[in-house]
Amino acid sequence: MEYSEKEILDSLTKAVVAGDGDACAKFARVVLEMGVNPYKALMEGCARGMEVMSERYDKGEVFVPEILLSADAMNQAIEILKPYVKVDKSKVPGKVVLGVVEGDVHDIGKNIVKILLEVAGYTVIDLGKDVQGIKFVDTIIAERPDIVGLSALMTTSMMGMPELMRLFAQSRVREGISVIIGGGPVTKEFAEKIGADGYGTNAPEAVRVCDKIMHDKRGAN
Ligand code: B12
Repeated sequence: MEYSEKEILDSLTKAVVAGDGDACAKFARVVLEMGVNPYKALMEGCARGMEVMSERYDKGEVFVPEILLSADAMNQAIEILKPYVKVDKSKVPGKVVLGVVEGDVHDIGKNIVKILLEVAGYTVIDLGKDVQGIKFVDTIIAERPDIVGLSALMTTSMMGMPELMRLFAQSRVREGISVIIGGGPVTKEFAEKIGADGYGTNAPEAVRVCDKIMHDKRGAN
């Protein structure tokens, strides 16, 4: 059966939304067979599906179990697609330390950000969820990343972000790194207020923000 590119991407989105792992795997294979760009399939098929689920949750149309099913289903597509995504070697490689801030266990979005950054050519050190400030500091000292990405999905945990910024400054690790933040309650205004260097509302934006930071950084050298 022949599908257009749009049909394939839409089918992937629908399979993620339905939490149907078999369909996700099927359409991930169709992506490869039909020569659709696997990166595009991740961004516009898979990640889009999770965005739809978040919107539906906010409207009260779906509940947490369905979100978790969708995330599992999406992972089946990602496993098939990821090995085929061509990492853009022409781009300046950057290193990102990524984690969900302390008190917060929501990591589905952070995991998507991680995957898209990796396929975009970044080295990602993933500290996981509910990450204590000191762990960020120790990792920054040990790994000397270009960028630190902080994720928070709750207003309470988001309030830990300004504290983290102070901790980074006090620990003298702020210089030379760019801090970007994201997650449901995070806004551009909040990012500016706490002195973050960047902010993104979704995973593709996270990649764009990191690309800009790396571009400016190399341009300045
Ligand atoms: C799934 C879910 C859970 C799951 C999490 C499973 C997991 N492994 O992640 C479970 C069941 C564990 C859970 C628990 C709780 N949850 Co909950 N949860 C959700 C839910 C429904 C979906 C979140 C999600 O995965 N969305 C899909 C992903 C793809 O989207 P995303 O996370 O936003 O990520 C995208 C962007 O934000 C961005 N992004 C994310 N991180 C970063 C980082 C950077 C640097 C950048 C640039 C971008 C970026 O890119 C991502 C991909 O595009 C949300 C509702 C919602 N609409 O968000 C509530 C929600 C976040 N939870 C909420 C609450 C209150 C809780 C609990 C306290 C409930 C309770 N009473 O026990 C606990 C908290 C536990 C804790 N200490 O953390 C509230 C938070 C309210 C608030 N504003 O503070 C929400 C908003 C629901 C609500 N409306 O009340 N939850």
